[in-house]
Amino acid sequence: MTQKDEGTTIADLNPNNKIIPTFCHGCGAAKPKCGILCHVVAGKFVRVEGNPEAFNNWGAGCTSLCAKGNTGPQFLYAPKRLQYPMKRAGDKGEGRFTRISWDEALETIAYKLKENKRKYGAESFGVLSPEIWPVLDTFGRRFLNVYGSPNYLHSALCATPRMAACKATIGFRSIAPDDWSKTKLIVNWGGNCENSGINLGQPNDILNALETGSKMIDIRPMLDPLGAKADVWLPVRPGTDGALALAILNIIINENLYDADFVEKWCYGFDKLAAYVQRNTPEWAENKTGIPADKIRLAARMMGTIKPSFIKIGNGVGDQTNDGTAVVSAICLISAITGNLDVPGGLLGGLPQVGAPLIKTNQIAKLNEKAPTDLVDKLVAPETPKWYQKMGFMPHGPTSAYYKALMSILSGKPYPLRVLNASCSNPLSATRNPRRVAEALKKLDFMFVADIYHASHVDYADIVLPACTSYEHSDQICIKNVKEGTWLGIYNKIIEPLGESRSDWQIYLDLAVKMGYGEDFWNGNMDACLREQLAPSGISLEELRNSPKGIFIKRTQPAPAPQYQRYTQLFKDLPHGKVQCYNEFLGGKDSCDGVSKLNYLPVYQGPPEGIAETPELLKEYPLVLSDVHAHRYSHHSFMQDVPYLREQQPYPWLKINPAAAKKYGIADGDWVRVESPHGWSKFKAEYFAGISPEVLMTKRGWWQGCDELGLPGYNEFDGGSEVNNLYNANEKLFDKFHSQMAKQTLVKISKIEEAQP
Ligand SMILES: Nc1nc2c(c(=O)[nH]1)N[C@H]1C(S)=C(S)[C@@H](COP(=O)(O)OP(=O)(O)OC[C@H]3O[C@@H](n4cnc5c(=O)[nH]c(N)nc54)[C@H](O)[C@@H]3O)O[C@H]1N2
Ligand SMILES: Nc1nc2c(c(=O)[nH]1)N[C@H]1C(S)=C(S)[C@@H](COP(=O)(O)OP(=O)(O)OC[C@H]3O[C@@H](n4cnc5c(=O)[nH]c(N)nc54)[C@H](O)[C@@H]3O)O[C@H]1N2
Ligand SMILES: [Mo]
Repeated sequence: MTQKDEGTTIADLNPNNKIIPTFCHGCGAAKPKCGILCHVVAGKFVRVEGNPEAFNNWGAGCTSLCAKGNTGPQFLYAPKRLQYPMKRAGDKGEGRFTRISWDEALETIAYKLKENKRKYGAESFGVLSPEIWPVLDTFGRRFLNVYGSPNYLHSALCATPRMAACKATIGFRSIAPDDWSKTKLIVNWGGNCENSGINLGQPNDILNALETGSKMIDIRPMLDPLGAKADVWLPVRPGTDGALALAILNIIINENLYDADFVEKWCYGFDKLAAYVQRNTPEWAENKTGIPADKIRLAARMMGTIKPSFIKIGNGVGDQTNDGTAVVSAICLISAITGNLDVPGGLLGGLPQVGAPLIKTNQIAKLNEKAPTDLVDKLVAPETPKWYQKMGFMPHGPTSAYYKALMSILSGKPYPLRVLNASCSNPLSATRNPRRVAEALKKLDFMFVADIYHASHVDYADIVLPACTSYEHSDQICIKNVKEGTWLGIYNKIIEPLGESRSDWQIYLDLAVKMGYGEDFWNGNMDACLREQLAPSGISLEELRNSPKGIFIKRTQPAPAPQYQRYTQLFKDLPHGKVQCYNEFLGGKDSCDGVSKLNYLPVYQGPPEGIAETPELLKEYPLVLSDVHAHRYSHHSFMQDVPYLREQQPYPWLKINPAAAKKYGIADGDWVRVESPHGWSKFKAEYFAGISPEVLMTKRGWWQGCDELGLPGYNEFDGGSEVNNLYNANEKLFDKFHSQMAKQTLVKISKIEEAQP
């Protein structure tokens, strides 16, 4: 459908061939997807390229895609795709199923849901959604609301903990600078855009800024590509960023490098913060972080003197430490007291709104008006304190914490979840302590799953539904505000769904109709729902689907000039209308467990097991272990069956400094047993000089095999290759504000002599 100026396209060769615009399946909901053009020859998806019209890619005009994007056809036609509904035939976890019809599958689920509500109350049903997956955040939430349960189970590990800590400290979660060329210092603190959004433009924006004279500090345990370009790399010990941030505050305050005017006018409790951080000297932080005190001073002086600066806070800090809220608060305070909030090139408080919203996506979630009051009280395991949820500050409505909610099944406290929708998420790999999670899944009354694969958790389901990929439906609208205006796009169907698979959207509609909720769910008609969403835009569904370029740019009015220093508005929800150096927004209020109280100051806690935190463990467990989330050759724990991708990372890898490896008699490529106080898993050692000799890093999620390459999947329990099997999952240690769980521990390693598959 798309005509190119130069050369002959496949569509010119044969009128039956097509080039169809749509969006990529990779990189998850946490990042806007890349616009793509799919080449279809004789009804088969054969090739893919970036859509040069799409503003979410690298930039208009770009046709490149990342490795995952390029393997779209292999991903879509994966031999292990689920294609038919099934019911369990063996014991839970055994993996024996028989094929059934869609009617039987949906009727069984509807019957169980109704029975459950009648016997135990609606709140005993929960929906897993570790990240904000579009169908779950909308239809998943709507279904819960209509059913009457508040239990939307969010991971406490993905994005919202960082957002909430920013909100509680500086009143807003910043967006990237509107003009990177104005930024004079970029601090990448635990972000990984080289992997998590390699095609989305940020790596290029950063490289361009460096070329035009910006300085850069990279704070990550491994030397990644952007770290190699940075002026200063701080290889922080995983989970100790809080100590680093406090020491930086100490130097900026003691050396008078802060913006006295801004502090005077817009910061509350600065003197208390200044007094508190006296204990957090660079030498104190060196002991915790492993970074020499002089290097901490150097970085602090850069942050105190080079303006404007932008600190990017990634998923590596704040989301997955037990003291995540304090860490993010301390980092926000660095930006605040140096006068870098809402200034050109600094932490921007948002783009000005251009006209009214174009589509009604929020309405499809049908967020219950009453949610902040009565539903919050029924949450099985509030992810954040109830008072915070009742204020309506959760961006996606009330949530329970994923892991704690699963544990209610075993403890019965405050009541057990009994029915679970475990779609679009693998609880054996997404959260901690897979052994306990498996016990919980076994104890459920009923679990249903819609997945594109027979993932490892599917073995515990009573009913399994085959979901199709995003290349096989046209049920989702994409929208994004960019400087040029607002663009609107829709997923297009590249081929008909494989086997009997259906889109996640349609699955929800079909189930809703079986439940008797047709009126609330467009009577099962997805197009009707899409039309309702599109109504304010004035663009019809047909126009959008048939748009030759797949993208509409809608300019409601010329983009207004950026606005800055909107402090009265940005700090409006904070006590005294000011940045919380001494945090009265949180301090003294109930924590999420309802037992303890929250702190006023960003207190350092550190990892549950660490070199400085638990020295008594070092004799037995001398090394620090953590992991990286986004990887360019996989998406979370899946896409590892895709041959082109698996070739690039065939085995569960463990990055180890060669000096450390040699000390323990481990050669490059050896299988190693990695044992923490909580369990053991096996990985293949990969020598990597860009990591401290005391730290090991891996990636979670290896259940998926790749038959074409003869490579197996590995289980999540002792002896398998799941890193989440090794971490401390003591709920009492989780972050008291947002339930974050640590992904750091201490381990010992030894070579495995026997050959491994
Ligand atoms: N290719 C790909 N892209 C993805 C995803 C994917 O699975 N694959 N997932 C999507 C999702 S759900 C998310 S949440 C985003 C995440 O997007 P990002 O936040 O950009 O990605 P992460 O890999 O989580 O980044 C964490 C970085 O912090 C480092 N790190 C780990 N521990 C620590 C620590 O203790 N301190 C510090 N300072 N750094 C640490 C890691 O080495 C890594 O480089 O990516 C999204 N995009
Ligand atoms: N140790 C450790 N744990 C982590 C993280 C970490 O960095 N370290 N990161 C955390 C973060 S940020 C996140 S977001 C979570 C992610 O956690 P999850 O989202 O649960 O990730 P997966 O385990 O990959 O599970 C995704 C499931 O969805 C299925 N799937 C893929 N596409 C579709 C689709 O279109 N429809 C349906 N129905 N199913 C589909 C896949 O086959 C797979 O079974 O993990 C968290 N857990
Ligand atoms: Mo995530």
